Amino acid sequence: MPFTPSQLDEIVNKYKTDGYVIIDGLIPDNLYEPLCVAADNVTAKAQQGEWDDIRIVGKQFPPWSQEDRKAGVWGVQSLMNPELDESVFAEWYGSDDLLDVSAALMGVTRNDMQFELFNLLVNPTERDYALSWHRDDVKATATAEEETEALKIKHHTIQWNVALYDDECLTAVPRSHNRVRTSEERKANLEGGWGDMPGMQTLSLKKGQGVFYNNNILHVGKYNLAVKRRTLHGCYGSPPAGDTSRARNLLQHGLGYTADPGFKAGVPQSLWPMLDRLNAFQHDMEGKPIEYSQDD
Ligand SMILES: O=C(O)CCC(=O)C(=O)O
Ligand SMILES: [Fe+2]
Repeated sequence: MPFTPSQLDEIVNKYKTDGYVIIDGLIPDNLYEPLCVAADNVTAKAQQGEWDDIRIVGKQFPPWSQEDRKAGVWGVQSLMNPELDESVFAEWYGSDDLLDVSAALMGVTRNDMQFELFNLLVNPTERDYALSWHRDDVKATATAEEETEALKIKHHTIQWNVALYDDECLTAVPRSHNRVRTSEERKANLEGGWGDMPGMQTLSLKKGQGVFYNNNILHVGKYNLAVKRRTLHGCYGSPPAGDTSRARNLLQHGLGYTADPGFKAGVPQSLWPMLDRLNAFQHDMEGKPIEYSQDD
């Protein structure tokens, strides 16, 4: 159901104040079961070694090395890659409510949006795993001055987790997206800590709910092997013309498959302008070295 302008205002205000907002009903009823089936299919491929674009237990940020994969899998990358042959993912990535909320949160219209990443977060099966407290796009080693500068930058993106099953894996410190870390937070960020933090809140999702969050809010993921997790995790961008700052966050994830002309024909038309924008951007970046947001 479309969001009213006043609902969108409320959502945007909460997101700006707290650094995140939880929203109900982002999965149309007719897509819920097909998404669950597709999520299980791609998870099985990742776990059985039939899909290599995965997040491997023991390492938080890309690149992941296949040599480590026996430790288990905590994420399946590139859900819309045609090689996975699960078109429902692109169908939902191009769905109206998701696009409308995302555009509002970035403060742009749908015409300004860029096609970006779409992955799946899953429970590991070999052992429990936890990331450490972090911001996605500020290095743990940043000084207070560097952190202040980094947090001022407009990132032209919106990131979300939408849960197919109840999910309590993501914990964040509300309102930490626009202030420097406390010494306790900095220490955990630097030393791999994932324990309790003053003011933290588990961003619990019921199935079908989504959390949209500033990926520089201080957050941590904790994964229990006994609790089934299939959480849709992705982002859109809205970089102004000529702005290449999204490269650092995006290109490390390998979006080359989107440039294949056959790819466009297989995704909903609602995504075509967004896809053209991404491909023009990838074309401009060709031959330039890939930067990573994080060193570890
Ligand atoms: O598991 C999650 O929900 C969060 C993952 C995360 O923080 C990350 O990929 O940087
Ligand atoms: Fe993160």
